[in-house]
Amino acid sequence: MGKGWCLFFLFWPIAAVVSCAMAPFVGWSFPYNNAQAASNLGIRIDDLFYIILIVTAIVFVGTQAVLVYALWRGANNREERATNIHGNHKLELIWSIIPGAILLFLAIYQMNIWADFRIKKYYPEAAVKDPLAEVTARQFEWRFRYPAIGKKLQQKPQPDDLYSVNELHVPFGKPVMIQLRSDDVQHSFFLPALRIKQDALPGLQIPVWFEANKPGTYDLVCAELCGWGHYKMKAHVIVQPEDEYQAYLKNLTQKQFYDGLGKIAAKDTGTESEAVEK
Ligand SMILES: [Cu+2]
Repeated sequence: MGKGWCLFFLFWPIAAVVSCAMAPFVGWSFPYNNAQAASNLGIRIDDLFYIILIVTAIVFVGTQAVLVYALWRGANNREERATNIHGNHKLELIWSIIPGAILLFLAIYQMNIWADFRIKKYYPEAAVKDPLAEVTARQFEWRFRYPAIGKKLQQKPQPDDLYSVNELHVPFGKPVMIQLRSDDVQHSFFLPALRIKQDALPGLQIPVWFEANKPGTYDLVCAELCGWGHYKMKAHVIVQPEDEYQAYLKNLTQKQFYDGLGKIAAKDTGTESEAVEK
């Protein structure tokens, strides 16, 4: 192989490393121009990402350097014969144990974050006791069901539940939990700014918790290609102070139960209604 090829194979790893190093500064890295995660758990997940990136970068640069060195040496000295290392136990042990140890380190290192994120036992207690809303993904929208002000979310829809579509309001600075469902196919509840992602599956109700650490309007998108209208499933999560959140619920109540006569219709809260959701 000629020296031209050596340079060709040298160019690509260098281009890869340079573009990776540039990524955070030109907005190719984390979503929203590399903005910091809008949840504390998200910040920990980003840290994990960087650790894995550093490990893989070291391995990548190392293996590419060896490759280019071998090519360069071969191009300069065509008489030298390659050594046959097939069946070399020592080498095989080395290249099994080192990657194994790295993977084991990563597996153990990320366990706490995984547990806090996914295992219900470790969810914040207040959030589990009083779920914020039920989120139902359907072709092709997100439906939210909140309990009436001052009440707790029930498993079955209640006559005084509040509904909204494609706009989830969340109080800021406290952990909240939603109950995630899907009506039809598989969808995925994805909040890129908060680094929250959970598949929604028909027949399952999956609890998801998060704590937004800055107020704002964030994208809620479906991360599962769920059908022709998948692209329409872009909704928003509005993170706001507790009083604004309560005002929103009040407003929603008024809109939903307005009887057309300037009064808020009396609500029969004693009975369950199966028909409410339709
Ligand atoms: Cu979807």
